[in-house]
Amino acid sequence: PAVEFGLDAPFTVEFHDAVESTNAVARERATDGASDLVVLADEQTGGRGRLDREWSSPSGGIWLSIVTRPSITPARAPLYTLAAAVATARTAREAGVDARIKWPNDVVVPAGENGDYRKLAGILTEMEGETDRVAWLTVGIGVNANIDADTLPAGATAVRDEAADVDRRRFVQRLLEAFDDARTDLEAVVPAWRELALTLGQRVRVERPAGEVVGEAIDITAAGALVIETDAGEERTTVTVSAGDCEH
Ligand code: BTX
Repeated sequence: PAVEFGLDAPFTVEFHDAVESTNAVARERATDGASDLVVLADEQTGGRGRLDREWSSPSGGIWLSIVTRPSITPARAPLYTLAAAVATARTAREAGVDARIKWPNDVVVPAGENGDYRKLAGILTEMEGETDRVAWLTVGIGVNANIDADTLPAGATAVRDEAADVDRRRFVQRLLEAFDDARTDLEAVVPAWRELALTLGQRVRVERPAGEVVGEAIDITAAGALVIETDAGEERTTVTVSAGDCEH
């Protein structure tokens, strides 16, 4: 059922008390032709992260997926993930949380001096399309909002623990408005991302299909790929990684 959100952004919001995964519902809506639709749930019974990992999604969190049909090539799709990370971090910061971004898809809160962190939110982008054009793209965003972090997997934190409980309707409004701003000015996403990044300057290890890369994360490219200065060999070499699992 669609709900009235009074949004300053062109999204229709479909709310569910509980679904298996808002990304799965969003995929169905996308293949049925929907656009600028947001599937929102209070609870997910089978929330998913990347590589089919479980995403713990109890009642009290913000679990949503945005269905879009952007006129972009698949190569620019990672910018949508970064746009969602920027929007989520900004909204969490407004709620009083020291939210930062860990490349490519985690919104985290720094814990200690060594680039350590706790995970506040995660983003999962899925898409379908041809090599030259995206048909549809869904951005799933999960924010640990009004939840006790100690009921979540180790290494997680929540807005409740970092600041205080939020009005979730208001949080979703601000998040969708911030995401709409970011996607309508994709060129501004990378500079905004750099400002919020926790990853840059850190020693990282990135697992990707072509093998592991270890070194210092020094920048991201205009397409959102991570630039790593590797320590292999005598000479410094940089490797650019467009997707992978990053640890620091
Ligand atoms: P990821 O693969 O980067 O992270 C998944 C890992 O994060 C898990 O293996 C676990 O260690 C940890 N984890 C699981 N649940 C939580 C949690 N609530 N808070 C912090 N850490 C956790 C990240 O994947 C992408 C997650 C996207 C989730 C959204 S929610 C709305 C939409 N629907 C859906 O099924 N997924 C997306």
